[in-house]
Amino acid sequence: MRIVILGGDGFCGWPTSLYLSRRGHEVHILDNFIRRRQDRELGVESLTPIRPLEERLQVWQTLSKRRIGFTAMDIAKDYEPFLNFLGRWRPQAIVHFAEQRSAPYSMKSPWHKRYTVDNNLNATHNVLCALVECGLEAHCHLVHLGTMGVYGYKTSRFQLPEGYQKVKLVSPDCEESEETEILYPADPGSIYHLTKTQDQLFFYYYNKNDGLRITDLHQGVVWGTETAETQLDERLINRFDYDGDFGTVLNRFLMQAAVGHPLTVHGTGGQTRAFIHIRDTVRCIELAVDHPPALGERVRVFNQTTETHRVRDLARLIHTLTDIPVAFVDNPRNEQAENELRVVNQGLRNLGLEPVTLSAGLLEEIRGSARKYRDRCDPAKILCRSRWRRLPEPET
Ligand code: NAD
Ligand code: USQ
Repeated sequence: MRIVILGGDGFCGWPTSLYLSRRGHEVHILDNFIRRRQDRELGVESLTPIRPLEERLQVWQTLSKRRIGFTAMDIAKDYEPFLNFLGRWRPQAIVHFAEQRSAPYSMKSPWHKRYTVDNNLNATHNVLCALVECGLEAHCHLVHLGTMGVYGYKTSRFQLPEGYQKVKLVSPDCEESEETEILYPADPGSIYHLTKTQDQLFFYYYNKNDGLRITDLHQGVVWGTETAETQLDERLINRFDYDGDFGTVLNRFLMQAAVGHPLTVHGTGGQTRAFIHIRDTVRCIELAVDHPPALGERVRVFNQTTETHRVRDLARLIHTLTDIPVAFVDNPRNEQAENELRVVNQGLRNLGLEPVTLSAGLLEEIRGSARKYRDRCDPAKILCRSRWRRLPEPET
């Protein structure tokens, strides 16, 4: 299959590009390298020494004898070049990772809020609009990386369904009712998550109006760094974000354990979140690409997550394995202190996903990249300083 990877230089996009290339697909990456520039803006580097994309691609070609193409492009801004590329290349699948994906980064300042909205919404809309303009509605399947965060984290007696909620509509006089299914009510917890809830409406509309074939993968927090392909050569290594803006919770704890920094649990650590290992991310994307929705089918949604955990339980587990103390720090976010979370994730399991579990994979990660590259960590970049709400002005 000819597959375009939007955002193929990023944390999830790079290992996915390699994985799909190794399985015989013709892969072409589009990326504008904004993520590498964000590192420079924040004065931080990936814990792992990632190589320039050109070098990565060269090494991959030498090792695998397979070529991955690349074009530098801003999907949110370069509409005409993107359109021309799609018209020429006519991919059978597009995997869309090309969004600003950090919740703390999206809350840093008004500029960061506006950038995240402009980038994410325009990137997604440009992809949809261009697919229709090129007449690729039936030919090309769009696989989008969404987030479990679109559902919000309110405790419920019920499991979170895969995208759609059965509801009963009641007439204004309450005399009659009918059953239907709607997108699960969106409840974003940051500007970043808000953009993902808006993406869902773009997908709904373009599927309804133009018959686009779309799979939206509601992914949980990704942990781990390497896949079988990125481990083939150090020059193929994946990025490892540990800083307070882009580092995600479990990878941050792994890095903190490696450098001997107390594990930064926000608030009580009662937040329950959904998790998935990076090796399962790439497998899930393959499964989604291999199983496009039928023509005329509504947007397909899978919850791309394998386990749920409470943040303080993760910290305690790593403490038990490493002896690094747990620190309960003020929560810079505006989020529920404690929540339960139960998730339906049968869709991808039914297609063949066999997950890497925390109990099986955690020790390997503790001994892995975080420890090997701990000397590259800048301790000044560990704490999360992006606040969801302004601190009250001191009384004068
Ligand atoms: P990342 O920031 O490492 O990668 C995103 C890539 O997209 C980067 O290489 C960046 O340069 C590129 N990009 C961004 N905007 C672009 C634009 N306008 N044009 C071209 N390229 C652009 O992020 P990631 O961790 O790989 O996440 C990828 C996707 O998966 C995101 O959409 C994110 O919301 C989703 N996701 C990630 C996680 C996670 O834990 N990392 C969890 C759930 C969902
Ligand atoms: N947290 C800590 N300590 C830390 C860092 C985070 O306690 O040092 C807490 C946060 O307060 C939050 C939870 O851990 O309650 C998860 O935070 P996170 O930074 O790991 O994840 P999040 O901001 O939700 O975002 C990440 C990815 C995003 C993706 C999302 C999936 O950056 O792209 O969409 O995970 S989900 O969480 O399911 O929405």
